[in-house]
Amino acid sequence: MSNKPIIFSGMQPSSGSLHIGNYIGALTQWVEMQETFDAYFCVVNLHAITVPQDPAELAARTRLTAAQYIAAGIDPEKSTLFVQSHVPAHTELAWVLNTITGFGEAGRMTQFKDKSQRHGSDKSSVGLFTYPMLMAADILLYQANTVPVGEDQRQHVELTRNLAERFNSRYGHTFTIPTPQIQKETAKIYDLQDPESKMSKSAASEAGLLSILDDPAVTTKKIMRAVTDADGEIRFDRENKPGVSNLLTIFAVLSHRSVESVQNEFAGRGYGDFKKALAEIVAETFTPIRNRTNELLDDPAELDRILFTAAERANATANQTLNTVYDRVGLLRR
Ligand code: ATP
Ligand code: LTN
Repeated sequence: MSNKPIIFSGMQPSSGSLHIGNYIGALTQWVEMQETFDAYFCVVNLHAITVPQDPAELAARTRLTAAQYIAAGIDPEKSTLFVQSHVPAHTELAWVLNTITGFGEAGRMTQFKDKSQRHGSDKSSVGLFTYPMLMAADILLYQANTVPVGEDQRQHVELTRNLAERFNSRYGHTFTIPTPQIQKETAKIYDLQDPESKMSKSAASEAGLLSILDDPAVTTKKIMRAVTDADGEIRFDRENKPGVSNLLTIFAVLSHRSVESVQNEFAGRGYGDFKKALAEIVAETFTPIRNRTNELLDDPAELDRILFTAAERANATANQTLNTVYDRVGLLRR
């Protein structure tokens, strides 16, 4: 048992590759945090099925997501990187939390409102409605102190805090109250073709996405075609030059330099030069991650072994919390 503070975060296996926004906005921070926290990173495949998924694709993407995290620096010896469906306590605690959540309270979740409005109420599953309580279970089972997430998940972490406080006051102290750690706005990456919108795996077109698993030739092409502007100056100005500013952010973050120093280096030079240099840096960053991901995927037995080992650790911690919950509520244990 370590006495480091605990972090928990989750990622949905909903895409064929992570993009540079996920990498800069989330993953690099998780890699840093695993040094000072007792870290749990969960591939939340149960959350993924709240919207329709192709079964073969879901299974493949679950392994692929885990492999990319390991390839990018999540160390399975330091962090517990596991698959949600390997730990039954998540669904078991979610059920108990459902019973202490108000119907109206769950109905106020903006992610549910947005998604159900988009798909229509008949096409929205009850699973989509109960998604936040499953997320609360994820966090509370491990007694997490800190939950690193994007701004869009703040409301779900707030609900988690409310449910934990409600349970504690009704049944006696059981859960640590978690604090959200919201990712910095400066780490936000925008679509290369539409630099006013956040880069997102659900974007309409692939052309604006820099994916970790893309071939370097594809990455270079996407960068060379990235939308800029007509004034030809390499200068950070989010409002008037969103395209160039986005490329400058990516360049600075990946080369561990300030935006100013990159700006100075390219002062008076053309966009073409700048983009070529950026494409090289992106390739240098992504090539080892892509190679390592492919190696891990080439040996699925070894990848499964890593995930099963982590799941054993996760099950041990999660079952401890679940047993306490069952005792407190008066549910007979297995
Ligand atoms: P979707 O399009 O399905 O919403 P996404 O690409 O936005 O997916 P998520 O799975 O929602 O990605 O997010 C995973 C993590 O990556 C979150 O912590 C989120 O804050 C971060 N992230 C996602 N997109 C960006 C971005 N463009 N810039 C910075 N961070 C991002
Ligand atoms: N809902 C989150 C993923 C997620 C999560 C979690 C994040 C599921 N369970 C627990 C933090 C903690 C998302 O869509 N990004």
